[in-house]
Amino acid sequence: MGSLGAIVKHPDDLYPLLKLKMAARHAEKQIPSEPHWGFCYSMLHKVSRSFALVIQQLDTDLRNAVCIFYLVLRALDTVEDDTSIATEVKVPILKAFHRHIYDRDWHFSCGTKEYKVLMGQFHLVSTAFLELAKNYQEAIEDITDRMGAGMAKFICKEVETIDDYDEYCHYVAGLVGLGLSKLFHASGKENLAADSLSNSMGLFLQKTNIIRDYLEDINEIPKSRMFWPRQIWSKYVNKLEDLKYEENSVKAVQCLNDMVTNALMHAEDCLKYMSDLRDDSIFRFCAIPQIMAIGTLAICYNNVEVFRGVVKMRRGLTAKVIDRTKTIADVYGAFFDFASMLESKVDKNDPNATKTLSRLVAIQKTCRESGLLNKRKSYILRKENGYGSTLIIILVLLFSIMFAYSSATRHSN
Ligand code: IN0
Repeated sequence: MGSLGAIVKHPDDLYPLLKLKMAARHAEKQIPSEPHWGFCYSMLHKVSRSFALVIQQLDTDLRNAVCIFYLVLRALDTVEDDTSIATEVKVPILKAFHRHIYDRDWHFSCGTKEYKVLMGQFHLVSTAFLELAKNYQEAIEDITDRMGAGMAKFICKEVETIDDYDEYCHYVAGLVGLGLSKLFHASGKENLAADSLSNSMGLFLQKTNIIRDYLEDINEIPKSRMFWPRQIWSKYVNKLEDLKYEENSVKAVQCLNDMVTNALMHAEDCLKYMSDLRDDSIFRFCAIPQIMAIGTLAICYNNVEVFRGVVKMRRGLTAKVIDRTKTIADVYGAFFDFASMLESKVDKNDPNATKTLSRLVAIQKTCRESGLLNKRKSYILRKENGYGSTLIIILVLLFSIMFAYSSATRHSN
């Protein structure tokens, strides 16, 4: 749907979308003037859509550390993803990456588009990294070291079992959670979270991405990327790519629902992690991606479109999440709403229906037991298509513009 069509269908989206646009403009204007910091922040805007905005929540020191952490990990990812690099070249780079970040002269060209620029100018990221406080540097180095080693381990290994899947996701995402918790602690604003909860924060996001990106990954040229564990998909098809063929739609959707059910296992840990945060800006920074993840799972569940094209939350709903996520009550509210939406989509003939429903009931129970469900504006399940105040505002604005225009032309004649 075009953006105008989306707005006509969801007039409520207009205000948060405009606010988001203004926030994006404001963020881009705030890009620092020093060349290395300028490069890092403009790169962040190029390689991420919402993350660059979400990071604006944080105070300068912590924001700089998170920005560099993000870019270092994106660079590591670029090396891992580049199928044109021979394994014997790639593995040593991944393993030594944590040392390269200290070396302004290190350079390795790979990747495409904006990632090629990131790799080509990596010395600017190193320069900025070297300006961070020592405790931030150490946290970033430690995680880069462990992640690089984990990625190297999986270069020649497929994701067979659910344990492999959890292990792979731990390296590429769970460790990001551990790293961020260390950075939050180093900022003096938070207690150090338990590793298992930090890990779940990353796993919940990464598993959602892996589910959503099935088609993009399987169609990757020159070689498919396969992250769905064989232990799950082999219950439904003989080969992972068979899921994309129309004749396998029923099995494909059952497999998808199995994957969503697996991801939902992390939701309660995520709620616990977020409820322990004390700093408002860190809280919002963490909560927004988590709400988008459960929202994406709700849209993907039982949806054959995952095997046909891109299934994403519409931009307006993302804008609403960014605008309306302020407190833990909002998070419980959103998790409750999306769990209810998922519940309404469960077909009792699905092979995992009972398991899925019990996970959803557990999530709803946690949200209810917080005692905060009534203290929120529910924004997801509220009737969204009422042409309420937003449309009136648009009409008033349109008439004012037309009136101003006609009186201006009248005066000039
Ligand atoms: C992230 C995470 C992230 C943000 C906030 C708190 C977190 C706590 C624990 C673990 C991860 C946390 O968020 C980003 C979000 C992102 O990049 N979104 C994309 C949109 C998309 O659809 O991919 C965007 O374009 O904005 C995230 O996905 N990851 C990430 C990476 C580094 C850091 Cl520092 C924080 C990646 C991953 C693999 C899921 C952890």
